[in-house]
Amino acid sequence: MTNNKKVLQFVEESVALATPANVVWIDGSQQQIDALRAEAVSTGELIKLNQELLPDCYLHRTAVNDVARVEARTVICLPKEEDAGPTNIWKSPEEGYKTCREIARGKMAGKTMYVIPYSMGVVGSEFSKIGIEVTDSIYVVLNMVIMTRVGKMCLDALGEDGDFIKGFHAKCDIDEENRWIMHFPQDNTIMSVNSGYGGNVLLGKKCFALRIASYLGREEGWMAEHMLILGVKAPDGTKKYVAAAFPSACGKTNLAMLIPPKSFRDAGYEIECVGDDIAWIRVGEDGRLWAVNPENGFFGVAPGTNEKSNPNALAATRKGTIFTNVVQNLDNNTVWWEGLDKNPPENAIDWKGNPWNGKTSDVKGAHPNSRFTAPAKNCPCVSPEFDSKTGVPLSAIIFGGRRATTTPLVYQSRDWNHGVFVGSIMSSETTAAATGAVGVLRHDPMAMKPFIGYHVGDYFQHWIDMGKKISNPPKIFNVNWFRQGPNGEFLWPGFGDNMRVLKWILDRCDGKVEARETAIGYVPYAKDIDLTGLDYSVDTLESILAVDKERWAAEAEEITGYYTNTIKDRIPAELWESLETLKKNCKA
Ligand code: SAT
Ligand code: MN
Repeated sequence: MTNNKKVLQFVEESVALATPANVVWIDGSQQQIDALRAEAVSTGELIKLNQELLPDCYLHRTAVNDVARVEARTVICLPKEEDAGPTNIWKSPEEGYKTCREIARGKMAGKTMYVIPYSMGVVGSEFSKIGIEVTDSIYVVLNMVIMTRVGKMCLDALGEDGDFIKGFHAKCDIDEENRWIMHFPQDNTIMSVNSGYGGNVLLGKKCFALRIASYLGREEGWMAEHMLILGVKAPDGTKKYVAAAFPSACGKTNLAMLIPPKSFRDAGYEIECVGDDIAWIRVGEDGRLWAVNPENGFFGVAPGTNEKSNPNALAATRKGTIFTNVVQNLDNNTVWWEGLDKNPPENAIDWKGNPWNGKTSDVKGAHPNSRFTAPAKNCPCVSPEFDSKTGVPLSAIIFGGRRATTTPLVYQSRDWNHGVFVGSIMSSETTAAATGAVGVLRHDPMAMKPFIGYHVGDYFQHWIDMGKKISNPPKIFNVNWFRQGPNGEFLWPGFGDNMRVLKWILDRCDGKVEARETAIGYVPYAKDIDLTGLDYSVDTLESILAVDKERWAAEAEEITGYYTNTIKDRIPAELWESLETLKKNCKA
């Protein structure tokens, strides 16, 4: 399929290491995809679902010990430990290669190795980058076909000499103790062994499009961020674009596909989804930031997705989708998950593959991190700019975590550098997207803690440096949809009603609305959040817009500890300045 010597050499080396019985090149043709689906069904790797109700949809169950990203086994391999920084697990490249190679040696014996040429971004765009993933998993091939742009055109784009990101994946024995996801940023190489879970094995996604790409972005002067991208179409037909960073499983997919409340729809507002997870961002000739979504599909969290919370995502999963670790309803051979509806199937199989009765069982049927892999084109509100080679210009960047207290519903930073500070101090309660405890508050700067391919302090510096290159920067905001009352109840309705906050954000970008200056930045006057059609008390709104200086003083102390003891050196001076200002403001 190619004369590119580097590609051929990478495939040869992978064959020499893993010694597969066959090598199959993925050309992206429907015929090949159909044959692979049929083969995976014949071995039980995939279950074919009801083709009338869910055409071209399949179900997969991972091993029970392999259901989420494993941050403790995700490694950045750079020569110096200090360059990987405090947010990453580090190994030297020599040790990283040695460890992965010893584990993978001979592990594809008797199996087929698939070679997947894929592009992150539209082939031919200035943004796009080509990857080659070799894998022994048909599940990985079929997911990559949905999540990226796969096929011969990627090899053609490389030509005889082009460079690419090398990804080696071998399932090996799905042994947790020998599971590794290693990144070699200096070599544009990723090695993943002993896992079959999406976030660890779809190497185009977090491994390439965030960890390796963030490293490349710093070298080449652009940014790779854990951000959704959405367009807001206003009643006058104008469109504005926003990128928003939230940690995994905190509602990026829901915000990206939001359906505005009725009063907004009636007025003519619409949301268009450009992406739900990753943004690659460059400075345009006009001095604005331009963003593309390098992916081609959605790898979304299934539980909680329903007709109310996200009808667009649900619609996207009705064809050509691979479901992972959800419930199989045996009555009609469809799928179910907690929060889909109030009618769990009685005659079903749970995510572990055991018989399950949703009416009587006291265990969950779907894993909390169960997923759908759906083509972006299926989404009813996918943006007409989805395939744009230049991307979309950003009016605003939004950061947001899951915080029961302290952080108000929304606030705006004073300027770019203060916005970088606001991103750097993000904390969020952990979710099921990674292994480990759920609900624990942790620092997650820019929602990138698990995804920065180098030192977090250098990453902050890169943000500061980018600011100097943007003559017309987006405004930077922070939101918190997750404020809780004394009984743990959520104080903001969220979902479609987040449109009310988006509207304020865009009004601020347009200079249409005043704001209250507080210790942390600009906060809305309650009257400026449009509550039309919502049964919601202004007092509650006031309470979640309030900035409690005592709490923020304590927060500032905590951040000082984080900066000083965790990140240590390499914090840009601009961020220390913002921290000092915050402390001063809290005392005033
Ligand atoms: O599992 S993934 O890393 O692909 C999704 C996520 O955790 O954000
Ligand atoms: Mn994500």
